[in-house]
Amino acid sequence: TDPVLAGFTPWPADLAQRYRDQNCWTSETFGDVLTARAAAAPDRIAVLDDANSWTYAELDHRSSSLATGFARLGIVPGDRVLVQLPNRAEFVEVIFALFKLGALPVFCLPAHRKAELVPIAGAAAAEAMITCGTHQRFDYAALAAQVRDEVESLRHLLLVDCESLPQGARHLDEYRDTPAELAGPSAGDVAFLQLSGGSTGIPKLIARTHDDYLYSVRRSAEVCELDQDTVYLATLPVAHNFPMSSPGILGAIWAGGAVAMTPDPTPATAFPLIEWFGVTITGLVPPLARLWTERAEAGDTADLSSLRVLQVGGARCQDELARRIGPALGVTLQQVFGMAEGLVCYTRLDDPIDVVVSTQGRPMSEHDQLAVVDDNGVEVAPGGTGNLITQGPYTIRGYYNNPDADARSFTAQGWYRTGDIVSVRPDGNLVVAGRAGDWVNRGGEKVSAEELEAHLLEHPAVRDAVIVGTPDPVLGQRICAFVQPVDPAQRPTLISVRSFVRSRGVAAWKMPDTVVVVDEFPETGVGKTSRKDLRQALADGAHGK
Ligand code: J2J
Repeated sequence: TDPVLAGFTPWPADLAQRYRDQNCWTSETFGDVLTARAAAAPDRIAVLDDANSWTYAELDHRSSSLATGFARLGIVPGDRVLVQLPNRAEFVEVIFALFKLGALPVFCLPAHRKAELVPIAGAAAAEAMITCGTHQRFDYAALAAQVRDEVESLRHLLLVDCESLPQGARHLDEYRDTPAELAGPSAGDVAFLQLSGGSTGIPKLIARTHDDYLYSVRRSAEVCELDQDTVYLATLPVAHNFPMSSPGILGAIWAGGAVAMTPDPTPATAFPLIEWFGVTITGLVPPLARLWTERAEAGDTADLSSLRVLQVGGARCQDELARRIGPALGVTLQQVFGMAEGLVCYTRLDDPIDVVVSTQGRPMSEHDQLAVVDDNGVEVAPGGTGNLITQGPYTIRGYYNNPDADARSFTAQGWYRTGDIVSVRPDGNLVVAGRAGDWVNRGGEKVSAEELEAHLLEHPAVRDAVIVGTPDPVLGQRICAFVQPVDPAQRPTLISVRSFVRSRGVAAWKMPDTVVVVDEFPETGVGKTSRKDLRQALADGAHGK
């Protein structure tokens, strides 16, 4: 079919044919889906936030109108457009406008700062950026202007809801044209670029096609039993793969239901919105699930009776917490183990309680292929613990334009090395035991050890630094920085390290939680010490082994 995008790694032809024959890939685009839903039920509510309520007809029209305006601005199919927006209705119209035009949103998080955005914009060679004015007392327009000034390809800055426009920026509202006929993408084309958790150096960008992503959204909507009466609340930052597609906002639209947005995930904000919008399903990371559970156990007065399913994923949910969630919130718990690269596992809504509480579920598709292998790539005995590798109809075959990362993260046969250590129970459900990769999973937010170490090495008082994850009862893992000082008499403090990293324009979730000053790092065996071994040795020491 089409040449999708230079730098995109396609599926081998035989597999692609198989996925078409198996009706995984149906040749529909996201624009097609929205237009079909709008034709079938124009007056049903599609999107809700605290300021807006749009029907399917309105969402379809608004996104076509913006797509036409973007084309007038000079954005062409295949162009990359950074989107950094909080959870609000405009996110949905903007991404559907880009889908319809065939331009590629690059999903940035509101927590990203210059140190993340500049490399992302560079790796994507983005032509435009869409963001907002001030949100939660942070000036996104000013940040975007700084990014634009440093990234050569970035020519257009479009702002949602911004009172004082930076120089050269335009209001999104200037691009609401009368919808015109657009050629639009094909289903085999790349729909967007997603970010991999814990990238170092050159960001690892994940290119997903309409065909493959729509399949994952459709299967997710089926597994999660969504329908027209679904009201999905986007509680996590909506640019994340989980609230986007598992089943997320796209699953809700696939099913003809409604997408609701909460600007922040705390019970104080989200509980009243659940009651107000009649939310039926939402997804959380474990620390938030704990917060919600504790709030409900403490007798919060909001009426959460519309909420039927609470999904928890992004990091391992402790069995103890998992057991409390259902009774406290009056919901069915669903564990979700997924990754932006593809594979998503779910516990099913009718699974026995032991499965729901103690496992991370099983693949959503019968066409997902999984293997658990040892460090030499040899499959372990059934039930054994090892590295999870996978291929399937919605798992990428390579990162976008990044052969070095591909060499590490994909087998010679093109299977994705998830970096997760798992076992598969006889009933087919997975249990996630940990990670082999060098990142810390801080309550679902991933932090690359190497990336943070590189920042710390710039600190004038730091000679060397090693980042490890240490156990934390709420977050699962916290970020511990072992630092060797330049001068033993001048030991860097936690405050100075944090404010230093912050001043380098790094997302707040990456700040170290603990700093341990050490005079020497341990020797980890014969020969050259690898950073990986060093991290392991320090982590083992910190865990008290
Ligand atoms: C343990 N580790 C988990 C879980 C993800 C749905 C849900 C989550 C993500 C996501 C996603 C875990 N228990 N339940 O994209 O569509 C860790 C694993 C995994 C990595 C992927 C989705 N759920 N993880 O979290 O790309 O280590 O996607 O490889 O952000 O999170 O991170 P990310």
